[in-house]
Amino acid sequence: MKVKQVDEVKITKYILKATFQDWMNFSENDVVIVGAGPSGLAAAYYLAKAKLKTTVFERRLSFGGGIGGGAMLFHKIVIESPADEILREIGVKLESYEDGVYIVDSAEFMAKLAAAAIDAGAKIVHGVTVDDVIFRENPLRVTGVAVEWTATQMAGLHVDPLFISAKAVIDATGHDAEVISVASRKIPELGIVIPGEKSAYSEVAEQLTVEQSGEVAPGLFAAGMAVTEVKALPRMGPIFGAMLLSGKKVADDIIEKISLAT
Ligand code: 48H
Ligand code: FE2
Repeated sequence: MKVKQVDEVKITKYILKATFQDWMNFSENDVVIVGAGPSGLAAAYYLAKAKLKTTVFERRLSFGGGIGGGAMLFHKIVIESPADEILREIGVKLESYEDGVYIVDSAEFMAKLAAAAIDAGAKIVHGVTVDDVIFRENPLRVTGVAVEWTATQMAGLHVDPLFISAKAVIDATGHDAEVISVASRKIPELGIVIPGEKSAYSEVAEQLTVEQSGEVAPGLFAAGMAVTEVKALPRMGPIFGAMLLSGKKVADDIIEKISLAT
């Protein structure tokens, strides 16, 4: 076998060229999703499938958010109907435990969900943290996000961010609802109040989380555990049906809004 010889500087140039082409391309989007956990990836899958230009910014260098940790590090997660339909669609194996209740493997779940979103056309960018939004007045609306390298933030360096535009921004950052939280603090005119999530009550939490997923201020949407934080809903533990269905509901809402606007 003859291995192709590549000069170091060519490696550098190819990487820089491809990267900057990407950044030029995703500096303007239909939808920016913050967080590549279950709700963010599910939203990305359905938005990209509907041909909307969708970019996901993920703070870490991995996919899946809370999926990887399973339940107290046990690598299995419970899924209930009808979320099993989403997992069947993307080829995740389900083990049935009772009618409508399934167990999935966390590694398979996160790998296939991320692959489905990417194959549908979503762009996922790792190592980038969203720490602010862009807004406009008249009409008052969130129109994008501020992005910074996670590594820069971890180093505590004073570095200004870059800005990325979107017709819709989804906060899929999990329990802390980081994007909605910064918007509520820095743009009080949006009138967002964050009461915080409640203790566990799985039996009702799943339904309520899906129902209350959606737009929290013009241009700004909540998916996944960010919904429980913003709407004062109970948590549910390691059952992830609502995370997937929440991402899908937010995607459906945005697809409808964007198609009505154009
Ligand atoms: C870029 C960010 C930022 C930021 C965070 O926590 P997640 O898995 O979020 P969800 O809501 O899709 O799923 C929640 C689920 O994992 C869970 O915790 C459940 C069901 N809990 C129930 C219970 O009772 O505890 O993923 C969020 C992702 C992570 O990968 C973060 O690294 C990332 O978002 N993230 N990325 N900029 N500012 N903040
Ligand atoms: Fe959690």
